[in-house]
Amino acid sequence: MQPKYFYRPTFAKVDLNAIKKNILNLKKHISHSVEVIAVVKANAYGHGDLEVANAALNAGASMLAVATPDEAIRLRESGIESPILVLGASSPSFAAVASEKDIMVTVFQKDWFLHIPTLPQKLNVHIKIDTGMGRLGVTTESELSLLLETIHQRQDIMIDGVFTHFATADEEDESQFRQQLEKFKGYLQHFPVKPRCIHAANSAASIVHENSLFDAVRFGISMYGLSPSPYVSNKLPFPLQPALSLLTQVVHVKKVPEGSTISYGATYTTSKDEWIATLPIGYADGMIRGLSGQEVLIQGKRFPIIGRICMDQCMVRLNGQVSIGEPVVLIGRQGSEQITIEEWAQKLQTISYEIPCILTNRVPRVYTQ
Ligand code: PMH
Repeated sequence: MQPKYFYRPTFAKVDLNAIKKNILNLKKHISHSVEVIAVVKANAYGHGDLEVANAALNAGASMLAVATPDEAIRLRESGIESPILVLGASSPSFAAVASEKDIMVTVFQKDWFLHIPTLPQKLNVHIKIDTGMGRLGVTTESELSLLLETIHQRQDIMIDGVFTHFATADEEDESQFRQQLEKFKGYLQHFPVKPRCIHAANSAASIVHENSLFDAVRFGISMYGLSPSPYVSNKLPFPLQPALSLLTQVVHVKKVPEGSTISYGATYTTSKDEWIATLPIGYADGMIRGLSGQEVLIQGKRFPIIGRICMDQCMVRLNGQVSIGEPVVLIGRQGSEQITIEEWAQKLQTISYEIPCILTNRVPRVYTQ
């Protein structure tokens, strides 16, 4: 949703065309018969769930996946009619609502069904198999048999899919990946009837492991134009287009004399007369304090954030005066320079997934097609 108003010039620009291109390129890379499930959990990795969901469906994704029942309800109630799967654990109390709203849930415990009454409408479920992620899913073949028996006794439950999740698909060492894949294939033998949709691959697997595609892939991080890992970055069969930029403008500029201190704790002292710009973005926007020292782009050049990042603002050392209102790129491209989400992730010693997710609601998302 475009923000109703914003008077502060800080915003995240989300290029929906980039999202579409990433899906179209993936579709060209994988076989035509393999469906794309667009993973739009966590507000589409911070990019905006409704807008990304619609862009992904327009680009040919056939299903959406979210983490929680509430995320699924939000999409459905906003008018999205495509299949939606909740990947995380749903409480039994959600079953009736899920069937009424035609939302699919992930199941992996036979006792889950003890807690749900007979449903007036069919509930479609996907069975989760834990082949080595150690998070959710059936962990033995006998557990799976009991779960299948329980489901087959119910007229109101339909098995639409079965899936697993890889822990190491983005790593060079394929041993765990291969073990998980073989285990998953073993579990599939226990299904008397093949479910409509068997799926296992995340972005990494769908890009580098064509033996893991089955009926559908769950495309998350790379739909947003980001590589799952440095290893996958070096093996990309098509370029990924990052969808998110983070932009602001200079709101104050001053020349300060040598020996002046900047920001809380007075941790930065100017070593000569210096031009300092103030930017209206801070840790309450997701620009957390670990980003002190990170560079930003102004007039196509890199300048460092100095001193501590405040809640709503931070300061940058310039090499001369710039105008108030001068555009600043925190993430994205300006001229021939680029600051990537991967660069922030490296600075914060984390993974690229975390970066768009930590941008808070205070940062308006503005969409371009
Ligand atoms: N399927 C499941 C079950 C997931 O949890 C995720 C991502 C995806 C697919 C998409 O993976 P991708 O973004 O690598 O393509 N889940 C998470 C997670 O729980 N933490 O980081 C990513």
